[in-house]
Amino acid sequence: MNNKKLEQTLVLIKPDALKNSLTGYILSQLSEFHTGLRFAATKIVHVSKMLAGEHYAEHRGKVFFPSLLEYIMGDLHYPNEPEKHRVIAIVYQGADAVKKIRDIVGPTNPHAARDQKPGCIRALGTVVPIKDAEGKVIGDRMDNLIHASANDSDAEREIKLWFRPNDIPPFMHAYLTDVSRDYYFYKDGKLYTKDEPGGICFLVPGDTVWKSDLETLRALQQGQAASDTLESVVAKYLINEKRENY
Ligand code: 3AN
Repeated sequence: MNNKKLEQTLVLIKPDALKNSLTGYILSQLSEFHTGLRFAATKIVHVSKMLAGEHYAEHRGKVFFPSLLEYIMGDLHYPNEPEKHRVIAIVYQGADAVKKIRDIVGPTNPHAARDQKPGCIRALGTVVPIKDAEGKVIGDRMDNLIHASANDSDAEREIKLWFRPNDIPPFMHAYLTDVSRDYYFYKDGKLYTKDEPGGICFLVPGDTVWKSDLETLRALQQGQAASDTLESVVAKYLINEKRENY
């Protein structure tokens, strides 16, 4: 990011914050009046398992990973109310966006947040024990209300995961875009460029896409090593699509 004024960061208002009616409070804490940052994009997202897994890819394999997915997907806070399974995803833009938001959000662990930074948003969160099938405590889940990108490269990866270029006003684009010249389909973890029975068409010629997504798709199509996974590209184009099994 060369132009500091275009710096962006991703915020997710998570299911525990929605359940506790903290959205207004959080938006007010992060408002332009307090931070000097502006909205670049916002959307309400029903989080698929694919999107959740890609968002938390760095934690794959850890004891708290399955519970982290259930948490962000809304299963834990709204077990029998799928219509309430959603998060609010927001891109904020402006100088020092990542640091300014992280300061107000506070430490990852709500207990540490209360100790080290009383008044920060995550001080209102909670820590829940994770138990195995026998009821033995095997770890903790941190219900910390809000996600905020940790650094510029995470912000770029996460914004491109949750938002398409056209979700963001053109003069607020921080990352390079391109236009797809091909059709792309997804089925069972594989990429196709021709219609595949049961496959999902996620891009058509003329769609504006992140340049890096197109590079990933072209590399995968040619069987070369790609910088991102297929799912990290596909997940965003399927956001809020009513489909089973992804
Ligand atoms: P942050 O959200 O502060 O950037 P990350 O990216 O390290 O922290 O972790 C992402 C999420 O994973 C956290 N918000 C938290 O819910 C969960 N998490 C991280 N580390 C742990 C841990 N040691 N035990 C339980 N949950 C964790």
